[in-house]
Amino acid sequence: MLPFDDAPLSRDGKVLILAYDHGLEHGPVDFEGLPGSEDPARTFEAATHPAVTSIAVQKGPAEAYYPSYEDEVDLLMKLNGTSNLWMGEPDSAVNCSVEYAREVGASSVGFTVYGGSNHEIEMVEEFRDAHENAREHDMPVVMWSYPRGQGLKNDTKPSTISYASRLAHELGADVAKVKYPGSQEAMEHAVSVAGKTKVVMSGGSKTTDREFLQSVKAVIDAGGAGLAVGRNVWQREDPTRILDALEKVIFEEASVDAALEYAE
Ligand code: FBP
Repeated sequence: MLPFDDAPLSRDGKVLILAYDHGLEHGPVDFEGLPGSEDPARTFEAATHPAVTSIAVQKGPAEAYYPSYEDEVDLLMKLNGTSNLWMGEPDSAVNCSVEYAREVGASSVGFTVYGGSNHEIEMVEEFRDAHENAREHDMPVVMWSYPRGQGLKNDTKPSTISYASRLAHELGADVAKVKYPGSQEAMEHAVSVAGKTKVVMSGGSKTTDREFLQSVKAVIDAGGAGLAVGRNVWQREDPTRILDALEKVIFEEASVDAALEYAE
């Protein structure tokens, strides 16, 4: 494991990764209803907010937009990803190497592993290559640890999420990005079984400010390191407002009410 607190990806040991790989993972449907959200520059701009510790994107947007933001934003390069057009058992193509991520300016890398998929074995072998290459350059590795596949229908059950965070720890990830298991207690368990691996929550589809901040607060109170969020930030008309509130909850451990009041 790397000394995480000094990594550019973290601030005081906490993390707020702004994820914007949805154009690949979900397709342009995620941009519907909010004209302009398809423009990567809009989310890179949001990532200049001081609450954001890193932006997570695929190679294409990184190559095209990161040069304009490299002084203000830390880059986490997502190394694999799949489109929603793929109808097979969960899998994810490796789209970028660690070496190329470094060339483009990434300080860390992200990798999806679908534990429980019929492709788990190959995915874990690909993760091993990425992880060991990243170690050669002291780059933190964030695992999108998403158990799913033929035999796993409910991928947010507490026992599944605890397995996801432990799996990330066993395989050497510095950060495990897991879905919210539904309660603070379940998150506490996921954090407790992850050893020194930091656990962060995956944002999920857009909800109200209060609902979203309550789940973030539960993660922080459970000992989680923060979150890696996409739609709950960039699908909002004004990403700055929710980022102001997230800064309060994650870095200052403020209450949801205090954070909402501050962001008004
Ligand atoms: P959200 O906060 O919008 O859920 O984004 C997190 C994320 O992991 C993205 O990085 C990724 O595009 C998406 O969720 C994948 O979600 P799923 O595989 O569950 O559709």
